[in-house]
Amino acid sequence: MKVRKSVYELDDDTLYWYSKAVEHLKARDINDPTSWWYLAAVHGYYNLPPSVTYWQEATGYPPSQSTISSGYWMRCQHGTWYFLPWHRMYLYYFERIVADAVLQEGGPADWALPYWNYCDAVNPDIDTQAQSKALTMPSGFGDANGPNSSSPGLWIRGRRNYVLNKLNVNPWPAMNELLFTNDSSGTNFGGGVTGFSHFGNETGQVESLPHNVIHNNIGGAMADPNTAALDPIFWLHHANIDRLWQIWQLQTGRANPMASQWRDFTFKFHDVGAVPVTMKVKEVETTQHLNYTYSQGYPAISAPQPTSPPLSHFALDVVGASLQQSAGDKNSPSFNLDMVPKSERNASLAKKSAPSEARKKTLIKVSNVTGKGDVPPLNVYINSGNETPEGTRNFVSCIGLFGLADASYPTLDHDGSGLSFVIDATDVVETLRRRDNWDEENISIQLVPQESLPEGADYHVGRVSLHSEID
Ligand SMILES: [Cu+2]
Repeated sequence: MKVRKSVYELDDDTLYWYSKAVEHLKARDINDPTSWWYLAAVHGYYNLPPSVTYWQEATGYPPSQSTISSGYWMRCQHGTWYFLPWHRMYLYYFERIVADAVLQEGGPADWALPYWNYCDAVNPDIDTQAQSKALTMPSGFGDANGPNSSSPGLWIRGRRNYVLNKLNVNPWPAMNELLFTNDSSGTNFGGGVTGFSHFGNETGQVESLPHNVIHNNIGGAMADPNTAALDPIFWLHHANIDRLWQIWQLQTGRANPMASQWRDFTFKFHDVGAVPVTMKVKEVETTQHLNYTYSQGYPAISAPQPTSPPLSHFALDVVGASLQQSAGDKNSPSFNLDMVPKSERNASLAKKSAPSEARKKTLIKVSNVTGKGDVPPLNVYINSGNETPEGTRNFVSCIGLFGLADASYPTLDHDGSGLSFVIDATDVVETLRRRDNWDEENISIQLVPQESLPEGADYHVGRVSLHSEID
């Protein structure tokens, strides 16, 4: 069985051969299904500024119209329960094509894709030096000054950060989800029920954090699904996401969907030699099905126990919402929620609701986010009672606007209504309640970019709302 290793445990030439293979695949024509360019376009492609400057570097650019409309390009599944299986298939064929190129370059026969375990930055079982190392992009990928001379193929211009923000690598909100999917308004691990979804709005927790946020933290090509897979680090990032799925599945009480709508769904790719292939989701339900595994299990061992019952059992009600920012500048908007009077909350939902304990699940929804450009991850804060935005800010989580431009204009796949996020705020709200600082008539939610917005980037939030189990 093939073992995908952590990039920080490699003691061999894996990255050197990866670099060789990238250069080998870059020399192939963009219309060749095994070229670096074509492989990246399977994820996304967009022939307009600013993405186009990355594509213009492609061998054989521009691609033929028949290649673009072949049905193999722009296939990545986001905001859907197909996010994890589609990307697992995508990595699988990518790894085979790279391994073949490594062989052709005279390298070893057993090349395996490494993963970047940035989650180690919050691993309590390792020392602080190893923790901070985990946040740093491996040196083989170069740095702000340019490529690493021993693996120049692994660098790409435009990355904003080579060291991640520790807030962005936290896997626990995702790993603590008990459900892979659900069809209600709650949160889940793997995404909500959809059909084929190039860009949907049923984003699972692992897709949201760490996946999306890391894309936007690195920035540059990685910040946009239409260029992301051109960055060689993309594949190590996704190997880590794929590993989190494997670990999640091994935790008690977790299971993949059983619905044939999920298991029998088919996607198409190309294998080594540009051979067209199809694969069903049920063929990738475990990594063993594809004869590979990951060298490290963390996080799994020290996982905090889930604190809330599965959400789908309970009805959620809108407690308050705001369509308009009330304070803060354009880039750090603050929303004071207009509360829905208790008497007007959805009575039909109340019947179904029976929380077994005092603790109430509380979600923040940030909806219809539109905009463009390389927007850094946004920190989400909630304040209530006498804890004003000027005083203590209570950090809830962060969101990454991955696919922002795509979601902001209408296409065949979506209506242009923007990105939406569901954030579990239960722990923070419970803390505020315990401090006697939870006042439902006085709640504000703030979004703050982790870095200042680069030239040409902007975003607008359509709606912020708070949802809670009914009492
Ligand atoms: Cu991704």
